[in-house]
Amino acid sequence: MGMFDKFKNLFQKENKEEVEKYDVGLEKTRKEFTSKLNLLTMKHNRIDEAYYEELEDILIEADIGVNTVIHFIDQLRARVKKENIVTASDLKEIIVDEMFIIYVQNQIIVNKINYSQEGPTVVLFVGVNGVGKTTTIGKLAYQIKQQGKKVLLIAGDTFRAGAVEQLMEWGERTSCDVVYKMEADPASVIYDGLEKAKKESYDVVLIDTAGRLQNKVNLMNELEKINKVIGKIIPNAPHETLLVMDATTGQNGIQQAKSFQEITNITGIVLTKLDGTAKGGIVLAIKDSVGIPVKYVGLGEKKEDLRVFDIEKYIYGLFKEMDEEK
Ligand SMILES: Nc1nc2c(ncn2[C@@H]2O[C@H](COP(=O)(O)OP(=O)(O)OP(=O)(O)O)[C@@H](O)[C@H]2O)c(=O)[nH]1
Ligand SMILES: [Mg+2]
Repeated sequence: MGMFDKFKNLFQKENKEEVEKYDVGLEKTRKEFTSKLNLLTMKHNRIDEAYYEELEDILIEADIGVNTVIHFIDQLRARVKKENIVTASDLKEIIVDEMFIIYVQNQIIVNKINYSQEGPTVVLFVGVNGVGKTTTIGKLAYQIKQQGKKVLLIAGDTFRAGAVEQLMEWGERTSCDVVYKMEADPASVIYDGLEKAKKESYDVVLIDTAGRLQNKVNLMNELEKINKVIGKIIPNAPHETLLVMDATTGQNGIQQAKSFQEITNITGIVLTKLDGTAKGGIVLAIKDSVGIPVKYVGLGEKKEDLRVFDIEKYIYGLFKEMDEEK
């Protein structure tokens, strides 16, 4: 049984609503990707050079990234040879398999938050402006709160007008407390927030930061200062630094991830707006070219629209209609 059928069986037993979220969120990517793949299969009976070339284009258009695509096609060629695959329709299943393999690459993918054994778990959110940091914090607060944990939000974005109010709205929506201070330095708000979190035994602290596009040195200095304050109050914190990336920015996002990786220790990626793009292939490119796992995906603007990233659901969501059209 191929990977695709395995996923399919798995999800028939799963919570329907969970699978549907991925289905809907990946609709745009799937429509483009699967229909192109089906056309390609119809056009080419046999697997030849022209087939590979067109497949390469389709994958690049889905934003899988040139290097990842080259690596992927090499793997595919090797498998075609080894398993004596001749027809393009037999290759469709193998494509699903290989996508999974490229993502997992013999590693155990940890996509859960690294919770601290003792004291508050601190999660810092970074990323350029407009990617969805504040919204993600709201959604994650909602999720963690539902697990019965005490959550504190810290408005470390003291730069953008309206940023504090936006976080406060999320605080209300999710019944979580928010620490803020007008016209203050981010490090000072974070200091106050973490003191409160320790004193009042919060389980999880989510820290918002400003996403203004600064030069790298400024950004590095600011993050250093923030990390220093955090570490001083809660040793070994932040337990996670999540880089928020907008899936609709495609390959630009990959560059952002590389830049952030150079200046601070990113432990995971949140890929937002996957519902708004036909380029959902970016998930594979991030893992392959940046080496940081995608921990969460944003599949909409509402508080329920965040999911722990699951490669199996993702691939199933991407190829679902391929099966229906078989
Ligand atoms: N469709 C969709 N929209 C999203 C998602 N995540 C965030 N958004 C929207 O993206 C816009 C920007 O989100 P913010 O959370 O304000 O982004 P930010 O990174 O905090 O922005 P700055 O504070 O300006 O740096 C908002 O309109 C959000 O509703 C998502 O997963 N899907
Ligand atoms: Mg924000």
